[in-house]
Amino acid sequence: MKLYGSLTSPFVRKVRAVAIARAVPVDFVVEDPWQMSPRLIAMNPAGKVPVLELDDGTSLVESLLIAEYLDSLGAPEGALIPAAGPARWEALRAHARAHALIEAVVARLLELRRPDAFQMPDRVAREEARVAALLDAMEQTVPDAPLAPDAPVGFGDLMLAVALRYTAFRYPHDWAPAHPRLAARLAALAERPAIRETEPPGAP
Ligand SMILES: N[C@@H](CCC(=O)N[C@@H](CS)C(=O)NCC(=O)O)C(=O)O
Repeated sequence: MKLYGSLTSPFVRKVRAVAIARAVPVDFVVEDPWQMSPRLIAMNPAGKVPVLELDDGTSLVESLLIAEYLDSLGAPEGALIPAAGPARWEALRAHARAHALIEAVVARLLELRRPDAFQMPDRVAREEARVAALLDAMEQTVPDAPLAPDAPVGFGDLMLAVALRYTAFRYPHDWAPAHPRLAARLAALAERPAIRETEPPGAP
């Protein structure tokens, strides 16, 4: 099984974190999606990473789908995404919020990478407002109790850490003082191998 992606992509990091947390071996192959390589287009005509190439030659795309597939390959008792019931919807709800934060930070970054004359300050402001609203909402729902070093970490927590670390990487601003619970949770999660081992090169 091969996972194609870049070391800085938060979408790729989501699935790398799941593979590590679930001890599912995956060969990581660096693929820059902006090169639109024939290899990437053959596996994913949308030209995006992550792509998981299965041993039978077929591919899976979209980070949530790949995450769920990799999770299904781990030991049954430690599933990150429950198969059914309220816990499943809670895990997917937490994922949706983290994914939205990543998308907002990506959209802001892409807007700022346009030539100055083509940038739309309203769009940047909208994404920054979205980030602020998501951080506020996450602060309300993140568990208040400290995370013990050996406590199991769920899917929502892993995705939260990936999204917050991506925010620190691509939209550095001091959100911690207004979000102390979130900051404390991230500090504990950052110690976990799934997060520690997937830090992008150059991240603060
Ligand atoms: N919804 C997709 C988003 C994937 C995505 O946008 N990946 C970026 C890398 S950060 C990409 O490949 N961008 C290339 C492009 O937009 O052409 C997922 O969750 O996997």
